[in-house]
Amino acid sequence: MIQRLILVAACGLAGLLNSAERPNVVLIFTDDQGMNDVGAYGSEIATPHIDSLGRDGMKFSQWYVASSICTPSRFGLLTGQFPTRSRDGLLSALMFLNDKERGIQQGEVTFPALLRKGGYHTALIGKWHLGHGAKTFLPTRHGFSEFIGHTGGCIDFYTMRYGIQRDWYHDEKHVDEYGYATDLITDEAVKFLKRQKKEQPFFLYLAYNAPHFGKGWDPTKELAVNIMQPPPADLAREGHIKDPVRRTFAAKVVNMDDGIGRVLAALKANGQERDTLVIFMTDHGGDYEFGGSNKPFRGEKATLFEGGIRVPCLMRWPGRIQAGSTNDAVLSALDLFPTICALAKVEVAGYPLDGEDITGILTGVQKTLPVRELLWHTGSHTELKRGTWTALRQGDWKFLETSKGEQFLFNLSQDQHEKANLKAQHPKLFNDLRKRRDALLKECLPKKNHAESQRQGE
Ligand SMILES: [Ca+2]
Repeated sequence: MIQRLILVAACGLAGLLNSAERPNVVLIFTDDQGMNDVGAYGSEIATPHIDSLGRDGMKFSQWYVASSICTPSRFGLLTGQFPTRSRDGLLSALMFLNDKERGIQQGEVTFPALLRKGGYHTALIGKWHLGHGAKTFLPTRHGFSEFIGHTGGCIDFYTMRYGIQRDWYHDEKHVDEYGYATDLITDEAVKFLKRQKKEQPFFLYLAYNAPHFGKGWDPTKELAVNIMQPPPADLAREGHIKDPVRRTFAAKVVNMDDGIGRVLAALKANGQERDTLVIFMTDHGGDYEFGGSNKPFRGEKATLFEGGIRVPCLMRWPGRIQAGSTNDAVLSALDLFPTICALAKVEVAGYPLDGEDITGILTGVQKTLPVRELLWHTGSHTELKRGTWTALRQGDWKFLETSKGEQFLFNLSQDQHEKANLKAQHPKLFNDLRKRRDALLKECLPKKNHAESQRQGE
């Protein structure tokens, strides 16, 4: 009881603490950008502003996302849970035109919702992709005080529509805006940062749709179609790249990198740089069909080879994260929920989380975590000709089953590019991991959250 009283008192005080004691957080989350699409990770595409976060902070070599597909990756990021726990079974992409009944549910708690309760000002600028039918799916109902952006998987970068359907919001209202989506998102982020006051810490989820393809409209076929839409000036800058698809993709990346540079400059100009943890990561691996690349890793978006789920991740927090540091531990986007809440002094006990608090990794007092298990399960998607994949990482080992039923065992400490299938050499381990995969798929199902359990007296 005493502990509980202290906790309640601490929560009450939380709102009074200033941003110097609790950091602001800017989470830059980009779309379909692979390991070979960031300069700091060896790409031929120059991304000096993104790279600066690693130079002035920490670079991660084994940072995973919750899924290799947009919607479940974002579900895992915000709820801190394996997407298999999603109540609406969000294991594949929510399609804008015909998937209006499903999305993130009211009882599924996001960390921005806890931050907001704890006194943070929270905003999503950019892509949501966790539901677009009923208003109850909107980000304003899931922890964000402000929302400027779109709810579908992608938009026409010039009209802010999905094909010809409206999908650009200011909070819960549709708004007509024109320009270039990446630049608009950057402009809004800069304005948001300028509006913030020192007395209240903030969380900005800056979810660029770039470098993902856009969704235009073909009037002759009367169909929404995938289009790249690189800004012409940036396309000219990337003229040295021979492959035309890669060139259009690169143009979108450098345009976005410029925008990230403007966001970082705004933080500095507003005197927020030292008090702000900036995280850069991508939602999953690149898609070769649209110019992305995950080389030298195997696989891509919607697969569960490393190229689908291991992503670039850089974090900067001056004075707390050592500049130019690196970390090779097995970490996950699922870890951000408990970590950011710990930094924000917001209690998470009782929430069903699958990640770890990695504050010690960021501050350098800890180099690694105990052996951990990470589970992935992508849903099938007939429209996109995608089947179900599953994978389990346990320590250095990874079990993988493709949509065609091919099964693999990899030792990632010796073979991070997944060239050697060791299932015949290690039959017992292979079977143990396969059984463990089966058990976890049965175990990692929807759970009640803290408030729901309390209401029911559990
Ligand atoms: Ca994506």
